[in-house]
Amino acid sequence: MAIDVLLGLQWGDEGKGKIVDVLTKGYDIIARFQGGPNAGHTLEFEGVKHVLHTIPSGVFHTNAINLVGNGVVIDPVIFLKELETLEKIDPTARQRILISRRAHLILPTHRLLDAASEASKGKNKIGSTLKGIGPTYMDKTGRNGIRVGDIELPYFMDKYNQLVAKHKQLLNNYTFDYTHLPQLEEEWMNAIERFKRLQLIDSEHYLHRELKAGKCILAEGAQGSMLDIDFGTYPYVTSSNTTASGACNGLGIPPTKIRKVIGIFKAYATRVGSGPFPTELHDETGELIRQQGREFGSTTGRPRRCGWLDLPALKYAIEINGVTEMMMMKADVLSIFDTIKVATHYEYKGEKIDYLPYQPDEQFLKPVYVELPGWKMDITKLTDYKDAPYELRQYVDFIEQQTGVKITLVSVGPDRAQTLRL
Ligand code: 2SA
Ligand code: MG
Repeated sequence: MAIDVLLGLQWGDEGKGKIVDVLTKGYDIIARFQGGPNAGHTLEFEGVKHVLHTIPSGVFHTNAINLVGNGVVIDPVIFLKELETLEKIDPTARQRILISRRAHLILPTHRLLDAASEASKGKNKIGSTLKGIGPTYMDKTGRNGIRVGDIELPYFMDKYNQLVAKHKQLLNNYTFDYTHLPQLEEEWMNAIERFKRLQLIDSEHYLHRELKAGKCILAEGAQGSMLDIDFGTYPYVTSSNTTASGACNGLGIPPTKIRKVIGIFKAYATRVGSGPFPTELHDETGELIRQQGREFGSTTGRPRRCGWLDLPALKYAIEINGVTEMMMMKADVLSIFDTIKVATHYEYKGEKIDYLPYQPDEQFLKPVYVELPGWKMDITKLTDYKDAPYELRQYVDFIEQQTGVKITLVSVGPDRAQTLRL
């Protein structure tokens, strides 16, 4: 019996989906605890790439149940599209998917409000995925939201109409054109009818029952720690707690039951959307990383901003999450470089500091780098870490020594099989 939490330590896209898929054999339940269809969790096996948005990344294994927790926000239209794609691969997939009644629903008007809000911000826009995430969480904390369990209640339509009327008033304030809303609503209502037939449950009871029965649970995070609503680079963040405590809120599990916190990070750094990114490279090295790492949003297709590994930011994420072990992803992407830079400090208002300050904006702060030798060889076919080039092992050792946390796995390619245990 145990709960482990797996989450991203950077700005998302660390490779959480791949690792959840690799680890699923060791768990009975994979449970998503926050975020929604803004996420793009990519995993690859047998030469085929799969992208998941709301459904947990354990769904390709028949041994595990996949739970969409209460902390998640669900767009039923996107959810069903995702499920139908999965059922083409495995017609039994839906039998292994459970959904919390306490999860909130993304309405068509939430998506419109997301777009209207972003448009009104001009160059200060968050760079949201336009999936309605922010407005849905706003209604949740504003106590106006509609939850999955509401669709089973007789007064569901009243609740829906009341909330939509409120949203229309807001949209009018933005002078936002929503003439296509009826089409969106029709599609959404059709999806709700089908959504009702899925396994909607009181997931907190379920999880506690399963825990008592000795089952192992892996809590799957989305986005990354630097996008956390409290600890990320606010306001350029997502609207949920992406850090370890989010697993408690988003599933109803007590912190005392958590065994491991597995932190996933990329051997370099990326960010999609606006906001501070201290080690961002605006030159051809950044472009090389983007091409080599195929760094494009897996939900929106947007090019991701790329840069070197940022240790002060990583150490911050490790502290907030209480990370007990780390896994380093996409090491193969750095194989082309003669030397690899890592930021160990920042120059901040004339001082050299080793922590992430309140306002990590480019105008106040410059990263201080060390340069480590690259390995300059193809590592994608390695099967044993013992055969890894000296320089790669030196890179791993350096990060462990700087952070004080063990790295237990290094990923050398997108496929399940391209995974080295340390
Ligand atoms: P939102 O849509 O309100 O959550 O956006 C707020 C910020 O959070 C960022 N965000 C993400 N960052 C990285 N990856 C995400 N998922 C997709 C992916 C993103 C994509 O896997 O590539 O396809 O563009 C994700 N989701 C949200 C977002 O960029 C905003 O900065
Ligand atoms: Mg992603």
